[in-house]
Amino acid sequence: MKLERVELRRIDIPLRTPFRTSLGLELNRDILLLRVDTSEGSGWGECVAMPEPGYSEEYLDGAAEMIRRFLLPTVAALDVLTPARVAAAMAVFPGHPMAKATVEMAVMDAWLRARGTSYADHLGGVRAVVDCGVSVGIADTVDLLLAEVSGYVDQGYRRIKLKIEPGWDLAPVRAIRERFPDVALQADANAAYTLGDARHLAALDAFDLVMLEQPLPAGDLRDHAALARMLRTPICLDESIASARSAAEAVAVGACAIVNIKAGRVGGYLEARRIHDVCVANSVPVWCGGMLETGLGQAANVALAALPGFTLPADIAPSERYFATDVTAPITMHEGRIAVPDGPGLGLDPIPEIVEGYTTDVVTVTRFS
Ligand code: NPG
Repeated sequence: MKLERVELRRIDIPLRTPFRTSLGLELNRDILLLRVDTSEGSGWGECVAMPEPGYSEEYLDGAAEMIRRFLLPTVAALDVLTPARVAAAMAVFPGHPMAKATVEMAVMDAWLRARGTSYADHLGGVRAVVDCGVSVGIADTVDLLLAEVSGYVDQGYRRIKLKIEPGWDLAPVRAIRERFPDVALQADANAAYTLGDARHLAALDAFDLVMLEQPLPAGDLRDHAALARMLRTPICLDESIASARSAAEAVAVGACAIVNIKAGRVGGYLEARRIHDVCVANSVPVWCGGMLETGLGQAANVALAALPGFTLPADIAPSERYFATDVTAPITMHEGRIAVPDGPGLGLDPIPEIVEGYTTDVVTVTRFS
C-alpha cells in the first residue's frame, strides 16, 4: 500500500452545549479531518487538537502544519504502508502526538478497510458494547449544573464526570452527590491544583468518587504520588501519560491507580493499546477518554474501549450529546451503552454532503516532497 493523495479538511461544527474546563476553553469545534487515498483505498483520521494550546502544547494550525510539512512526506516515502510502519516512521520526530495520531488513524482505517477487518478486531477488542459516561463542563451555577446532570442521569449514562477547578469543586460535587446518592461520580481537574491544595482536595473523599482525574500539572508525578498517599479517592492520570513508558513509570511511583487513555494524547491507537497492556499487566484499570470528537473519532474510541482492560465507563457519548448533525450516521446510545462498530476500518463513513456543509478549508496534497 502506497500513499497517493491526502486531503486536509477543516470543518466548523458547532457544539450543542458549550463546554468549559479549568483551562478556560469555551470550545466550538473547529476540527481537522484527514482523508488519505492509497493504492488500496481510502481512510479517515480526525485530529483532536483544539484551536488553542491549553490541554497540551499542541493546537490545530500547528498540527496541520506538522502533518503537511513533516509527517506526510515521511509516510509517503514508505514503500509498504502499514499502521505500525507509519507509526515507527513518524517516531523520528519528537512530540506532536495529536498530529501523529491523526495520520496513523487515517492509514489504519484505509489499511483495515482494504483487509475487511474492523478497528476493534485489529486492536483486540472483546466487547460488543461499551459503557458511556458523560463529561460535564463547568456551569455558571450549581442549580444549572443540577438541571444538566439530571438530564444525563435520565438519559441513562453509566457515570457522571464533573469538571472542577479552584472555586468550583466541593460545592458542585456535594450537590450532585446529595441529589444522586448512587450515581457513579468522578471529578476531573485538568491539572488546575498544586500539592499545596492537598487538604482541600482530601475533602472530596467524603463524596465517594470513583476517581479524581489529573489534579496536578502533567509533569508532577512525584507530587501526584504524594497526593495519592493523602487521599482515599483514587487518582487517575490523563495529561501526565504520554506513552506506555510514562504509564509504567507513573504506576511504579504510585502516582495513579487508574489511567485515562486517549489515542490523540499518546500518538495513536497502537501506543494506546500498549498503554492498555502495561496497565493490565499491573492490574491498573483503564478507561477511554474523549476530546469531543465527531462520529469518526468516536468510532475509533469505541473500538479501543472494547479492549479487555477498559473496565470503567468511557468519555464516549452519542452524537446528539455533541452535535445537532454529526458528520457520520449518528452514534446512538441504548441503556447507557454504545455498540462497537463491526464493519471494516472505522465501520462508519463520513457523509459527503454533511462534511461539505461544515467545511471551511480544504488542502489537497498529491506531491509529498
Ligand atoms: O469527549 O465527551 C467528551 C469530552 C471529554 O472532558 C472531556 N474531555 O480533559 O478529558 C478532558 C476533556 C477535554 C476536552 C479537554 C476538550 C480538552 C479539550
